[in-house]
Amino acid sequence: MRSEARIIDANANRASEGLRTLEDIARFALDNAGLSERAKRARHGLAGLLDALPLPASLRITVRDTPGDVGTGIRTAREGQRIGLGSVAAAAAARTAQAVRTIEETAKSIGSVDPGFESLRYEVYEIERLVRTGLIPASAQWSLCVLITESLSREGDWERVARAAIAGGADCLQLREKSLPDRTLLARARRLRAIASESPGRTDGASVVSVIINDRPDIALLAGADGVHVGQGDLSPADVRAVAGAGMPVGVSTSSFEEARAAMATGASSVGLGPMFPTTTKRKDAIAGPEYLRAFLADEDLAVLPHLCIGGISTSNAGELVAVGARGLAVSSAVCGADDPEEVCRALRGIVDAGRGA
Ligand code: TZP
Ligand code: MG
Repeated sequence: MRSEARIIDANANRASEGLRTLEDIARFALDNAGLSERAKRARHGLAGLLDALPLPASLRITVRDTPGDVGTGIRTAREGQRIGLGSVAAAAAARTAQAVRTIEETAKSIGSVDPGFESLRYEVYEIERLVRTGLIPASAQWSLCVLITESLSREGDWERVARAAIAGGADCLQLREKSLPDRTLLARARRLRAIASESPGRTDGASVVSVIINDRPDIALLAGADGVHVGQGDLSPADVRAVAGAGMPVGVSTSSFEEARAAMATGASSVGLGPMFPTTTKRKDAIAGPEYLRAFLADEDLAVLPHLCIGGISTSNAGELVAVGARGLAVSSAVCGADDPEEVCRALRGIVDAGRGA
């Protein structure tokens, strides 16, 4: 019984430390009283489950031997590499769930089977999801973003492309014009905003189609857009928000794992991942490819960050990205230059939705 009591004691402490960490992030970083309370209830629930074990509570304390614990000095490489509080929350939740599982299994060896431990683990996973997504500033995971550029549109008719994209299921339109005079750009952004807001998909007075402005927080603010998208050489997310407001969603283009981690650490709401395939729309020296998407999704910190794969995506290669796990695609020439942009969007949206089980 002594060994079982030591294992249960160590893991009880581990689990309640992890839950306390989640509780405090919800309380002090998210200012979310309900979520903080939920983590607290889970912590108290754990105490109740421990009390119900066929193990005197006093035994847990009397067997505790921290100086004699051979594991206290062991450190892993990841412990020194947290990207902000999201990473801290992920580590706390993982520690908690593992500890609860260890208690659950050890308790079986002393004749106790309590389904409450399993329910508690599921509750920890849900609290983790809510804390980690809450920490990403103003994030949204779009399924299909169409980059609207006049020069790529048939007969320059960008309005036709925008309307068709919405009709075909795009949930985000990014205005990407690199050389329009500022007044023309602002008028265009306002027009695009109006087109998106008039879209038949409107619910509760809010447009379901987001409008994002490439590069320009000032234009986004003036046009009432829903976000800004910046590249590696553009303003940082903090600078964008200093101009356009603290709540402004900011997407950041990335081509490597390091750029994605830096984008997340500096407050990106979402990231572009690309180029996935060869493209003539933007000059790029190297193709990041689906391998980059795979590496991004395999990283437990990055995987929760909303993303849009970009670069050379068409109806013939989108399935490959969705098979790797892509949750969102951004497309320019394959839609702007299409005879029937609505049909292309419908097909792309269908591919993404099928992958997301929608
Ligand atoms: N960033 C990386 S690739 C790219 C951008 C803006 C171009 C995407 O356009 P297309 O035409 O879908 O390849
Ligand atoms: Mg840019």
